[in-house]
Amino acid sequence: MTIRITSCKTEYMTNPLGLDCLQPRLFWQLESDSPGASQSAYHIQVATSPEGLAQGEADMWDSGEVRSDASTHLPYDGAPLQSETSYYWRVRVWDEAGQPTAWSDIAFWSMGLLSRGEWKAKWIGRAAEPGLEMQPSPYFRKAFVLNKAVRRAVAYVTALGVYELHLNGERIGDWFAPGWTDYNVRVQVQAVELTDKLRAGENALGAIVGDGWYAGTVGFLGDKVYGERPFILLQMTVEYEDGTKERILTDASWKTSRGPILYSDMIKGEAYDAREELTGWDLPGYDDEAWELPDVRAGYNGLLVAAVEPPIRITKTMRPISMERTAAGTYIYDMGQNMVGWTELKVQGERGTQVTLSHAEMLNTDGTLYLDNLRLAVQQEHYTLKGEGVERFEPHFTFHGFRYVELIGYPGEPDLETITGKVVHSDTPVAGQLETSDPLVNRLYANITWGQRGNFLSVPTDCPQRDERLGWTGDAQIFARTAAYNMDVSRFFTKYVQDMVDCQQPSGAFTDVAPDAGWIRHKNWNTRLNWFAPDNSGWGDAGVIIPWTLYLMYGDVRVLAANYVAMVKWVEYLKHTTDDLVRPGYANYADWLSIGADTPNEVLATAYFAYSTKLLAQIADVLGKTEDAQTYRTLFDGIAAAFRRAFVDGDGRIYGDTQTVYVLALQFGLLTESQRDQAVHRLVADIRGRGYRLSTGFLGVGYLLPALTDHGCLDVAYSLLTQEAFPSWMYSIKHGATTIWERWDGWTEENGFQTPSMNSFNHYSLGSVGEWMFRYMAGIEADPAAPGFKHALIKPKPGGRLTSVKASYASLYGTLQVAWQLTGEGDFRLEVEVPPNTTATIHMPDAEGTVHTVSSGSYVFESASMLH
Ligand code: RAM
Repeated sequence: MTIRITSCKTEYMTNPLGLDCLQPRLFWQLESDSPGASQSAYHIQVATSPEGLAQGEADMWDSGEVRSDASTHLPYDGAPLQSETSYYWRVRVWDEAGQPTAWSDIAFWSMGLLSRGEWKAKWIGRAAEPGLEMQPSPYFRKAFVLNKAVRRAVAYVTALGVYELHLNGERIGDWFAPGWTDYNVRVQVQAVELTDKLRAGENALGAIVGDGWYAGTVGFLGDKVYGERPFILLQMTVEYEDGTKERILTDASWKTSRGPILYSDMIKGEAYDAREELTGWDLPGYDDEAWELPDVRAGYNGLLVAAVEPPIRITKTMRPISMERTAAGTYIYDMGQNMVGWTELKVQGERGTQVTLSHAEMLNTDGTLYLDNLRLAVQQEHYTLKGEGVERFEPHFTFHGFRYVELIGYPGEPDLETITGKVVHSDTPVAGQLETSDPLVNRLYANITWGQRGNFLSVPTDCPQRDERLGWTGDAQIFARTAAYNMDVSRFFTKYVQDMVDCQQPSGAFTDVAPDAGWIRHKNWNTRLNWFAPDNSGWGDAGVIIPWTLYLMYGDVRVLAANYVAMVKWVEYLKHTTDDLVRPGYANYADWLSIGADTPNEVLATAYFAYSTKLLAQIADVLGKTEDAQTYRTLFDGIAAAFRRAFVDGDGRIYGDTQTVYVLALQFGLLTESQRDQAVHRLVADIRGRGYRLSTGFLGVGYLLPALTDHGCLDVAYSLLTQEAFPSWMYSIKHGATTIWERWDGWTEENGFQTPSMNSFNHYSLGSVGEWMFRYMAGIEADPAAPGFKHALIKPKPGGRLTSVKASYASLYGTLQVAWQLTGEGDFRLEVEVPPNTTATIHMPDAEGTVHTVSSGSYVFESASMLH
């Protein structure tokens, strides 16, 4: 048998730069054509020189042969790592028969600046222009000469604001870097490889800096939430072939100027005057005599940390599917998909002509753009032509949620080539694929993934269009598992957990949004006090649920250990805000946006208290904190008993009597056996009573289909899934939805649009049914006893009108695939692919309850005795 080692990664990334963790974790995958391939031992070598390593010189770490089947999260355990140094590593393994493989290809990582003292660069900005409400985005430049041959050049860059980096006429790097954190606490630093972009002789580094989250508008909180105006910090180390080093860094010797970007704000759009362009500003030889000296900022008290979040990128371009001329002489384009990002404009015309691009999610009945739901957001760009032939424009520091684009003031006749849609989001690689025999279900799945694409931008945001776009913790927790099936969110959510911990209140309360956008400090806070608050049930619980999800899906123990104290503080806080273990209120959003059913706050608050406590006990177990585990298990039992005493009647009726109360009580394990039967009965009766329709909001919806399926009502789960009458998932699809809506009744035949004050058409929360699709419909389930799909549970649940489902999930070990099909008279055929170094237990959905335990390989199972 031959095993090949592939996909060597460090901290979930391929050859990452600028890390600051002192024990980076190493990952690899095995590839083999033979079934049952697995690892019985590994041997890792780490060195400072790739040539040396190839000769077996492991000057940093040689693990020797370690008998273990672990091939993920292996922490580096060698000599201390140094700043700005690259480390090369390789691994070989022994297979199950004790045969060693060849060494893997050499992978590497590099360390960033590990101590504050190594930062010699200064924060630079540009003084505000008097009398302007919105400031132009400043340009910065620095020319420098390199006289010797360069071996390596890496720049460490960050901003209080968002930056665009340029070198020698080229834009380099990603969008909206350094990402959103609570800048009072920390800012992320990107390490950018520039070696091949430098030239002998004169070079020019440049940057454009936008207000971003730091100084621009954040949600409905106004602007300048963190600071008055943006600053940039850059430090590049150039290492010459002769071993000497030189630093280029931001300081008082840089130059700055205003440029063509009159303003660019996340929420307010951009105005760009091409007549003001600084042609050649990022090239060597440019005359910056007229530029100003920068404003050097005294310092920054927050932490400078290596970026954890994945970069934000343009991941797709979209062509419009149609263009209509309006009576007013403007043009409305349909992109065919509710998307997030911006449009690129191609235009030719007279100097000084102004063209406006306006973006909206929906159209009014008269065909005009539906802008009401944007609240104070302005999804518009204003572009002024320089009049020098064909001009192309795309905005810099703003993004929009839209399907329709109105082109206003276009000189001449536009066509479908005039604009191009750019889809922009945190580049979390796609992990899941799902296809069924039912086109509507497929569309639903596509809508769920588009909701994720549209709202995972540095943090999981609630919506991409109106003046909100905040990191609502409740939305994030209910969707986290779905998100993890769809895309690799390991680092994305690790960063978000950090955001939550950064704004955890001294009381222990986790907040409703993270990063903190000044809930408590901000001037608008008072008007909303008593409603937006830290600690709302189902929101703050994200601080426990998301780390647990990362553990389940990736087997990441470090995220549990790093945040354990914060999780304990949360649960202790919950405990101290109860009355005999019942939480009296603390669920201000209730079962947010439920439809025709009001779940009492105290039921939700107590149920979620129990759930966080239960997860904490499991987490304590994982971390070997047996005593804590026992304490929290006992606490959980106490809460469950209190829940039953306070809310469950003798006949099994739970206070509120909504679908959500039953679903949560069942899924969180709060009921006795007989109460469980009664709860299922009542839940199903309620669903039937509504004509097989749901009433759940954000908190209930994710557990609804799982609760039904776990309790013998798969048929009911399927009828809800494919229900087309209002309210349902398919209702929106039947009315053209290409994303998940914020509200079940965002638009209805009867009432048209819901209240414009809160009506997003791109909101992933109600899309948390994606989790059920993977875990139940396809049957790809993680095993908490061997997380990260080291051992997978395959439990497909055919039902409803579906005749086939095909799904795959790219786990850390490789791709797991499940494809089932109903053939002929209900015969069931299941194809499963299990990646090397993992095992799976396959539960056939047949009358006998057949179970197969398999190791890696491809399998086909058939059964003629299907359960119905
Ligand atoms: C609205 C959004 C958001 C939700 C909060 C409570 O702002 O719907 O998703 O979490 O309310």
